[in-house]
Amino acid sequence: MLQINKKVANAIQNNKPVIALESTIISHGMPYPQNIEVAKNLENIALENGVVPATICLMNGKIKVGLNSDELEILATAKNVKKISRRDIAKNLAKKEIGATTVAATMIVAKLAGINVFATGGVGGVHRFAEESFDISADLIEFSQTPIVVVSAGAKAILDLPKTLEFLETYGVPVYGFQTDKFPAFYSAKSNLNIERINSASEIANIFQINKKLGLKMSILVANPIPKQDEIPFDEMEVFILKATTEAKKNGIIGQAVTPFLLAKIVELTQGKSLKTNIKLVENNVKLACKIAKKL
Ligand code: PSU
Ligand code: MN
Repeated sequence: MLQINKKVANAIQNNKPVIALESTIISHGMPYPQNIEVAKNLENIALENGVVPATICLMNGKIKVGLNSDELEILATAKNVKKISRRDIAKNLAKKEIGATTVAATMIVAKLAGINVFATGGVGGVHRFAEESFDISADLIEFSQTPIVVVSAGAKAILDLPKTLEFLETYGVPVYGFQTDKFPAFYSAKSNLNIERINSASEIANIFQINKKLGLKMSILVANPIPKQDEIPFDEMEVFILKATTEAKKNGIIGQAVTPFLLAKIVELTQGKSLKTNIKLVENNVKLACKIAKKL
């Protein structure tokens, strides 16, 4: 079922650096046409840095690792693309539907393919009001059981960040701030939450290798702050996030639909500014993922 394209397969076999990229960010995380531009640009950034990109999705009953431009276009435009997390993979393959992989599903596929490093935007987490809704992203559980280095800009600021960090601690998932002591808040370079700091890509690679030797199966979550000049400050963002979460509640948005709804609402409320920020932070994460992949 695993269909790894030639370039990616060659790189993996010859121990050359490869990074995985997810596809939900294309299909459900950003509007067209920015989503397709981003998908292509992220791959180019990896190539410029001497790393082979492997964007991952499900199509025609196959797990695709490394996509061509037609396949990227389908993900960016088709209306029937499903959002696929761990529980959805098998059914999606069985029904031969088009599936975009979330952080959780992309990690599973990366592991199957032999890719160690994965770059995304912001990972899923514990949603605000989770004490009522029980909405906690399957991404968090995946981190506890699939050994991949995941490079993110922290968890998305639409989430309850303190609860997200507590959950990660409970599940034994290390979170390292890249050259920062504060947990980044997606659109903003930092929140007021403390995390452990790591200063170099080689340290991250080394820790990953030690976990592997010990047979410890969790991921390493790298929280890479958006560059200061590209951020929207935390307090400024909070106003829009509160509006968006209130609106989601009012409209009875639940389950898989919550995250795409909130991201789209915030793009609308910030008149596109949050989208620009979202794009910058993913690019920044791809660059760091490339450095780590090379060290590994
Ligand atoms: N990061 C982004 N945009 C996104 C996502 C992450 O910048 O659209 C997606 C990822 O695929 C992540 C998913 O796994 O949102 C989390 O969704 P949920 O909260 O339903 O688990
Ligand atoms: Mn959810």
